[in-house]
Amino acid sequence: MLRALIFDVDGTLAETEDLHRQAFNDAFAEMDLPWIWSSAFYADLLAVMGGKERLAHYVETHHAGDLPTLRPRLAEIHDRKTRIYGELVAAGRLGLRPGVARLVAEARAGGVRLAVASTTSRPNVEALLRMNFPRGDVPFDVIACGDEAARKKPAPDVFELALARLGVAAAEAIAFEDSVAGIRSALDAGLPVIATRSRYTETHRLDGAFSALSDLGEPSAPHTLLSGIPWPGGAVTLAGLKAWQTRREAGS
Ligand code: XBP
Ligand code: MG
Repeated sequence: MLRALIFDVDGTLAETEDLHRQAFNDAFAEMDLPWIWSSAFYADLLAVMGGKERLAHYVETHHAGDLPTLRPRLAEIHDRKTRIYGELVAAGRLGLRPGVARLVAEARAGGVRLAVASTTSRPNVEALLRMNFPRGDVPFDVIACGDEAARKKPAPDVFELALARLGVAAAEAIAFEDSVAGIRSALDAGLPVIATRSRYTETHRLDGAFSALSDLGEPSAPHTLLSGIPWPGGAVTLAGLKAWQTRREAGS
């Protein structure tokens, strides 16, 4: 029986990564650091999950000589970046990806629980949800994110944490992801995965997802099937997910 849907945030709920990149660049400027991450450069840096870890990796690989003076400043840089990211999201420049609001509403109406499992920091999740589910009507029963998980994706920790908080077995849930690391994390937590490629994961192989799509689709704007299971009308619906789960349980 399908009891929960678990969504990644960055790249899956919304195309957030370029705002993260802008927030990093603005934080560097605030702290008089002459660093500017281009989109292409940031796409490579995204191989390291977690903004703090990504920033440390950048300094270690590009400013190793200044490590002794820079390392004590990393936490402040990331804190400023998180503040700035929240301001950018609050400026209302970020909507949910196609099909997300519709599927979330269907799940809520259909008694299927909803969770978030993200590497990003909690303030970032809350800022995005506040903007897109106004009046405090946030439909997610569980939010597992950031440093709450012992290890960042691709480790399964954050999806395992979401399942534990939901009180749901992996076989009763479906995960939604956009990246190689995210798919790996969900699979290793025992979850079936639907992948929706995002702008910063254009080059990612979405292997392991039982269905890989351009997005979740809307009846008026069908998605493109990239690989795996197709969805009637080019939109992932709760009815379609339940039917897939029933077939899966029947072994067909
Ligand atoms: C994406 C990430 C995060 C964000 C930046 O997380 O790896 O690190 O890029 O956010 P997910 P922070 O795809 O799992 O949502 O700076 O707060 O880490
Ligand atoms: Mg992601």
